[in-house]
Amino acid sequence: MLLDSHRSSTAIEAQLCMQNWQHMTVKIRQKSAMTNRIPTLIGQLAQACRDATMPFLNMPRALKRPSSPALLPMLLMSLAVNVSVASPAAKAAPWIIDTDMGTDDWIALLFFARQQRESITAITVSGNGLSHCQAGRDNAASLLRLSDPNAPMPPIGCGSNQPLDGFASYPQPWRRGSDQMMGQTLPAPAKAVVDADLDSTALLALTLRQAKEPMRILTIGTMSNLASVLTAEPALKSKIFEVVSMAGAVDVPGNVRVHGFTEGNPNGKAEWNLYIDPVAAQIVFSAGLPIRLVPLDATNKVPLTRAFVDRFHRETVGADANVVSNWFAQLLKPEMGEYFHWDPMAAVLALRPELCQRLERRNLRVMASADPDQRSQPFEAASKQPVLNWQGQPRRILDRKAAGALINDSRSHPVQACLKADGAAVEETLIQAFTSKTPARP
Ligand SMILES: [Ca+2]
Repeated sequence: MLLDSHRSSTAIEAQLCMQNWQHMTVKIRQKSAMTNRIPTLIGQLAQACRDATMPFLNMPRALKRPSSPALLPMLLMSLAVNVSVASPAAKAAPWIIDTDMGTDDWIALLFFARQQRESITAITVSGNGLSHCQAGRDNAASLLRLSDPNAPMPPIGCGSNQPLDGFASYPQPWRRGSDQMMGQTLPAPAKAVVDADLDSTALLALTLRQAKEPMRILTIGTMSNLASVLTAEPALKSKIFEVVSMAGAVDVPGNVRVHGFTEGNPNGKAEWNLYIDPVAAQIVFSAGLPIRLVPLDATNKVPLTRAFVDRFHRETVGADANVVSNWFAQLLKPEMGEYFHWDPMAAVLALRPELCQRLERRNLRVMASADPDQRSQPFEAASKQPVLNWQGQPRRILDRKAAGALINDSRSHPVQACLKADGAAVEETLIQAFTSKTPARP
């Protein structure tokens, strides 16, 4: 009754929603003497559920506007019955992982594979981010083989090595390090993946087109692949249930000024994923999709610490956990600079939205205009960029000071931005995912 219209596609949401409800029900019982407050508390309950599950969960009208405290036991019982049908035995909701295959992407991917390997329907690599596309594709295939050599391999696509427009790129040493996985030796990529040589945009479009139910997309790199699909085939928007993105800086400064690499960059507002391809991000943000952001506001609060790395090393098992442990140890070295749980946090929050402690609806626009000065070379100029942009026009130098920044604009489509997450619970989730020897199977 409660979740009937989206039952199969909301199994995870229902489970998470239930956790919220159970938590808040305990609070209500503790306050049972305050009967006059129960309607308010039920309202909070419903809000918590809606916040955790995004706009597509069909909440019954009675829950949205609770009319009587007597409804509470009935509603909870009804929810419990329906959730027991939808989870936990139900098939996990399908995901597409769109990644630029940097260090934190590798960890996020291995985490996701540990948690829900069967739900990874496709991986689309964007070649304009940290890794180049073919290296990123091969590395993704290698990581999945390492994680579980017997599990079916999802199709993995290779995206464009250029942004739709502009000249931004990561520093070349970072790109080389990403291609080479920081020197880590891994199993060879599955031959079938390499031979298939799929294009990320085509794979993303095909996966959405063939989807029997709207899909979830986790973007942990630039948004170039998704923007290209939305532009070429706007109708596929209806096949997207939710986009969860590690992207943007909402109320905090950007992160593209990095000591020793890019400290002269005049752009103090953009986060890397939006900085590299602002035009793509602007297309995605303005498409009217249900987007749940995990921006720097949330990730800045959870740096990688020695205590966490030591605990991860001590408590986790398996070849994939050992590799992650090695990377964590390297990332702690002073010369690596500050490191935060960027993409792994987005992956955790994708599967456990209830760990977000401050989810705000914001109308945000991505800055992607051309720089008034088109004559001189841009910062981080990549001389190998093609002369023409994605529309066949001369490639533009984008606003040096603000391209990729997020600004509040009431005319823009709203997104849900997680501005603060439970960092301890995120770290605990990361560790717990790797504590069994073999990846969890349904
Ligand atoms: Ca990434």
